[in-house]
Amino acid sequence: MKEIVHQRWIMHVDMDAFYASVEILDNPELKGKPVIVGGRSARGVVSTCSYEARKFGVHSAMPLFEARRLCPHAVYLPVRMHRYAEMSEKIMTIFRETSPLVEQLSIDEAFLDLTGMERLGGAEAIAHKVQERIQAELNLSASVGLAPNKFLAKLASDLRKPHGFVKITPEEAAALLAPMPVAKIFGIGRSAEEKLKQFGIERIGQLAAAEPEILRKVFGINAGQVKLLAQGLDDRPVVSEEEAKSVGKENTFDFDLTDFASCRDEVLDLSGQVGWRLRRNHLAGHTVTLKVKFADFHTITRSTTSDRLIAWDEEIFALAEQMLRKINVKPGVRLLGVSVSGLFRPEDEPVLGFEDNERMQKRNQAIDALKSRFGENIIKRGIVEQGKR
Ligand code: TTP
Ligand code: MG
Repeated sequence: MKEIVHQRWIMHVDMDAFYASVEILDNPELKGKPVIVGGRSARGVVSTCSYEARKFGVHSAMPLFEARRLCPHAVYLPVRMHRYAEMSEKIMTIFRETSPLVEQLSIDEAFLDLTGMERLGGAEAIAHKVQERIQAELNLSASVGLAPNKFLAKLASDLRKPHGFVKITPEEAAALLAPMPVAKIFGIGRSAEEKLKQFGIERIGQLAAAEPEILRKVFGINAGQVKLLAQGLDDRPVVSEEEAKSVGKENTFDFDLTDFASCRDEVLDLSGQVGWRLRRNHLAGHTVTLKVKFADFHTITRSTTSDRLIAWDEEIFALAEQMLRKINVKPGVRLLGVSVSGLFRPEDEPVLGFEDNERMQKRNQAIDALKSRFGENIIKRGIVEQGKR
């Protein structure tokens, strides 16, 4: 798949002291006080605490008895999960209104792909707007990172908490990373950190310049990936989960459509919307489905599966139109929908000079990652379809 090359801009948003902030929202008298959320349901540990409580050394996962020792005068509250989930949903709605490409990572954080949104004011202005909307509409504080990729964006959002806004440009990345400890790179845990130390490598800058043999000894198959991250490079796409199982769009009309031509125009429009979402998600699919709901609410769906991976508007439309031709629209159509399923990620990423068996391993890792995201069946279907070729 060829795309116009834009500078990528990925935004990472992470809410500040999330559970505690929601408690303060619901009881404004707590504002400015040390608030510690945790309790029986969380097996006697701190879930999180307000920044006032953090000054006393209290932090997530700390046993509550220890928190009580460090900060006896704090307000202790039990976890009210349903309430946090409710606010989380409102936050995610703001994200989804901002970009078609939102990847939720946890209850209080997400990636948004803001690439190519110059006509909407540019990534930086949009990112500020998201932070402002969360504050103004929900009365909650978020920290924001804006960067050319996921790795840097997540790193950035954590640099000036709470209520931080940190932008990292491609030019700034290497110098910013260089003095940071290697553990800032996700996937570098205690043991890798120790091994690197034996080679005298403690900072990301040293890691970026390290001999390939050393990296191979410590990271094996992932050496290439780690080196790229150390250089501030990361091409993982933002993948929105709800759109990933099948990417679809539907439209309900104000007046029932009764002729082929107007249905066809509608299907053309829907095909374009679906194609765009597919490509933004770096996905392609084998099956195109057309959904038709008639004036009496009777609904039918028709599907066509192709050997080819489909992601272009024209291909989606061609199959959907074929199916539409066989349907009598005279009784009146109140809704049309087009979707693509049997999703697969085309191997269009540049190969980073790995040997053959390592490439195979990489590919399998990619498939596993896909499976964990989209469910096993989709991958099975993808592989079977490929085998047919
Ligand atoms: P975090 O984003 O890690 O923490 P936070 O939002 O409370 O604070 P920060 O400003 O540093 O981002 O986690 C989000 C929520 O997840 C947090 O509010 C409570 C919950 N949580 C736990 O229940 N247990 C834990 O160990 C952690 C880390 C988080
Ligand atoms: Mg948070």
